[in-house]
Amino acid sequence: MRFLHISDLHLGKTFPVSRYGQQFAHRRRQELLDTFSRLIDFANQNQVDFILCCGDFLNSEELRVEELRNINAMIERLEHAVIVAISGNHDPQTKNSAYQKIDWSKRFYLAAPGSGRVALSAYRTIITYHSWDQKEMPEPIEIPKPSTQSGQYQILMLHADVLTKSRYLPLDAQKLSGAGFDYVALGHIHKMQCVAPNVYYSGSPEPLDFGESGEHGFMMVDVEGERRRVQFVPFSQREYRQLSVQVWENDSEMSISDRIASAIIREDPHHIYTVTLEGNYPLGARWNIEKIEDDLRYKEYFCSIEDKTRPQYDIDALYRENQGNLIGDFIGSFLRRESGAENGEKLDAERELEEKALYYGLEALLSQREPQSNPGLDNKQKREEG
Ligand SMILES: [Mn+2]
Repeated sequence: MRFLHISDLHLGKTFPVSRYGQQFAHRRRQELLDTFSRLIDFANQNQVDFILCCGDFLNSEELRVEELRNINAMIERLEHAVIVAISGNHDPQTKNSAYQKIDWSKRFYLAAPGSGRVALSAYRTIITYHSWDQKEMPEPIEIPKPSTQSGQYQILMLHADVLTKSRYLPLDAQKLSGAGFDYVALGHIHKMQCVAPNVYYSGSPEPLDFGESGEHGFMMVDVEGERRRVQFVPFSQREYRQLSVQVWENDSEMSISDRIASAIIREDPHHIYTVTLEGNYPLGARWNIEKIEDDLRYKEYFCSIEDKTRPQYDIDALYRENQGNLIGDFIGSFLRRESGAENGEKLDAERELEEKALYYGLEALLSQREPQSNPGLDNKQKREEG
């Protein structure tokens, strides 16, 4: 017998226009549906007997009937396999649940809320599960036990958090591993991982946010007598990747955009990038990062820029030059804070925040200051205007 373990498809998820741009946000939403459609094809072409979906199949209760019908039509294309699904924190079976809006295919079995069992007798398999009916489950539940029927392949399906003590059904991976099941199929964490012997997160078939780098796909499990084979099948259309790009004071928004585009082309323009900008920007002339992102999107490169550039100036020299004026006082207040930190063990995050405050403040003050290079000309102009 062969089954797939999938989770966290989040079908119907909308991507923020502010980070993806209108067109790509729309396209990415469609890609989640396309990947589910490809998954149905995969099941048809690879002798899959059943598919376990461990929660967050739908992204929310807000899906429209039309979209649900479209998803249901994909399920109807299954020639042999059935889907056994539990609900998770994004698609709990509440009275407003999207699952209530249409009649689902006979090939889609949605487990009722709470703990229960379903037997797939053709495959001598018994599935024990817990399905959600609320958006949070801050307390652990008693781990269900396998059925006592002998000679059965025993599966446990849960939407739970075994990595942190979160509000999403925190459970202990070792306890799950020792609960007597042949395979424990988990959902909720989007990154594929084996968290204890026989306990797996399949991860989401598509990465859903900029933090979700690495390969995404699902688990495929083959069971023949005593032989077991568990493998990860990479399946996502795109990956989120990281890039670092260096900039210099004489760069323009256009030259930076070009350099990022070249870096993305070298890596693979099909993927989505978090680009960290490093280096210095010219005093008083910070680049407009959103404009650079827009420009890249227009050229069909998708990235979110993390601006780690710093202004090009020497704080100590500026302090010396501005003794007794507002700029000097402002820098002085930061230098005093720095040396006055009593235990000297200032947190990195705190230091970084103060440094940012100093740079932003200076940026504002310096942009108000009259240019010093030719003050005479500038003053004269001012008088004339006045
Ligand atoms: Mn979840």
